[in-house]
Amino acid sequence: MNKLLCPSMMCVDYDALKEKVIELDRAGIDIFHCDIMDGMFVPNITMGTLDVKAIKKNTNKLVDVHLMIENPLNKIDLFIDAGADLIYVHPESERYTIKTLQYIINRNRLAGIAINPDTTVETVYEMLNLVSYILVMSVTPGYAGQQFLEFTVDKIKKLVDLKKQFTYKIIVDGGITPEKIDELSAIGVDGFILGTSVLFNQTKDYQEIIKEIRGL
Ligand code: S6P
Ligand code: MG
Repeated sequence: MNKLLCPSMMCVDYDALKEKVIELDRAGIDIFHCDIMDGMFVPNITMGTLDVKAIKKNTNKLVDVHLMIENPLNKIDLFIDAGADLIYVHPESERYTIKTLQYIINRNRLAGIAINPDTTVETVYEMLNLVSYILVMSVTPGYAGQQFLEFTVDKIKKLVDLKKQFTYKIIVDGGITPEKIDELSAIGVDGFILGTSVLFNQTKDYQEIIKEIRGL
């Protein structure tokens, strides 16, 4: 199965953003992953609409936004206007997540949910037939460079099992190493967010790394 490889753009060298987007595109990645943080839902503040716009301008590949912000519904238009193709919202970030998912779908974009290590499959069950993607957080959101939380594998397995009934793809986000890609691909995970543990700050170039990951 072809894995969906999604570079975490907050880990890129921002001095050379345009060149890096082109390089990643040529290396054969699938979806540019943009972590949007508001300093409220998570303590950190990272990318925003201007970053999404700059990335989208230099690629024809899909661009996602992982919204780690409070009450995302009234910010969806901003990110669609900036060029987001796939929008992940956290069910923990607002009261009526289904309304937001429906809004994204009505605006002809791909809807996704991102679920925290603390959130169970049961909590999001009613959303599963609406979403095209599920982003399973294998770290507490907020920062790159964290350790993969092993207990999240049980939830990943449950969601893989439920794929028989639904049509979503599963992407895992946080602390992804080559070993984890190997292990989780084998159990049916569709894709991975590539951050500091596999793609960025490495001695090899993107092309070589992506080729190696495809071979796992
Ligand atoms: C974390 C965020 C992630 C990170 C990614 C970085 O809140 O949602 O997308 O950017 O986890 O990768 P790594 O390999 O450094 O954890
Ligand atoms: Mg993310």
